[in-house]
Amino acid sequence: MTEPLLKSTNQTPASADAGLLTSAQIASTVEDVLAKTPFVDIHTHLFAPAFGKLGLWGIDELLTYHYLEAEFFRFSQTAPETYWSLSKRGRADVIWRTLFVENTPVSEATRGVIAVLQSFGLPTDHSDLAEARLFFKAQDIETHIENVLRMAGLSLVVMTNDPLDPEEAAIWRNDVALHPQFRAVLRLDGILCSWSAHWQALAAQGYDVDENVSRKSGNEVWRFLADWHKRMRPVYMAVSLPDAFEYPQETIGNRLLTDAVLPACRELNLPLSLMIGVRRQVNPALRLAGDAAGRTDLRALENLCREFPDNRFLVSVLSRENQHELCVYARKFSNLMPFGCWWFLNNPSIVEEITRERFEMLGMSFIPQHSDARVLEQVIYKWKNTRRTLAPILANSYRLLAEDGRTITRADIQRDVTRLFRSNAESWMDLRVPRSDSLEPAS
Ligand code: FIX
Ligand code: ZN
Repeated sequence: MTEPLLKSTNQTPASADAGLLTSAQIASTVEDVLAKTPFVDIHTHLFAPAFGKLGLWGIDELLTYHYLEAEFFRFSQTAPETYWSLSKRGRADVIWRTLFVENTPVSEATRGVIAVLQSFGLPTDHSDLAEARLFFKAQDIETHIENVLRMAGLSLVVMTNDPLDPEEAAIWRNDVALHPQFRAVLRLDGILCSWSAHWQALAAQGYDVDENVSRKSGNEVWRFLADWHKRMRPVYMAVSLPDAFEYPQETIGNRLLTDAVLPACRELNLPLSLMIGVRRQVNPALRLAGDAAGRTDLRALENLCREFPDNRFLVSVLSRENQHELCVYARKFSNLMPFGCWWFLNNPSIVEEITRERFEMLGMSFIPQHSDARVLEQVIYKWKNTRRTLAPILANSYRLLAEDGRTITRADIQRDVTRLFRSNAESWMDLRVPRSDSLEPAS
């Protein structure tokens, strides 16, 4: 079929800045712009170097990622207790042998390790890990972080910071050094999802709280959040919620949400990230790999968005079945920003479906992806895969638009990619480096 609505030009993508693109040029320009635009990774479990051994990196950590542990137990007869009794290095060895030597690593998580090894020029088919271990051992962490973020095409990563983790809290209390490429997030799971196990930790930090969340507890949790805000300068607050989450409902978590968390977010001008749909520990023997996914009733989100128009909600859902409703709600509430294809959804076939639908229903007004990386080098494969999956979807949206009569330029594509992977995040959170004088000591 000819393309009467597409202007035929001989421009190369590089020289086509102001000019119109042909159908073939659209595809290559989208790829080029995606490759050259530095992204912001709005949700990871990575840490800046000052957090020391909390930051995971290297081949043994890559291989013992919980996504791979779950796959290991499908292929191996090893009992979980036997696996957990091994050293980290021993676990990495059995995972390498089982998933990469005795089997073909075609799953998303195994293929990711191959992509990382390949990106460093390391062997991807050796029977042992000797060469990879030597390579990672030789890296200086500060320089390695810089290289990895450059290879992943990232300018900034957002951490997940738990003020109730004693090891992490001690580092924050020691005036941790600011890092230009990392930002903090104040994680609230301990407070909102398991108050009975955590209220004493707040009490031990000097806050007058009690198990039943009496009236003063709400104010005291508010004070706790304000103090940790001073320490961390988080770009948002966050919680992962179970599929059974309901709002309104008379629960301790909801009381803390309405009495402390939402007012604090309003006052501090922070969005609240809700990641909804995790079913924690359906198989506890697998530890971190033992969580599953469940469909949630998103009327809870509808109620929150309507009842709290002055709060902003960054939302990711874990069930594929909830994705369509999430898009519908985003069309109803401008204080809702859908983000990412989370965890079990971060596979090309599902990312493609979700992202296509989001473009169709929301245009460029969403944040397509976050990495959720737990191990530094994972950002290399996760963002490579995101760019690879997104390129044809985005190009196809422009092709349809061109067929329907709109001319497309490189500048349009650049504006859209920047929006999706940077400025939608920048307009919802303050991603600038916190001024060091704004990091007042918390009381
Ligand atoms: O709650 C979360 O932030 C989840 O992303 C993690 O806890 C989960 O274990 C994970 O790593 C998913 O990718
Ligand atoms: Zn996460």
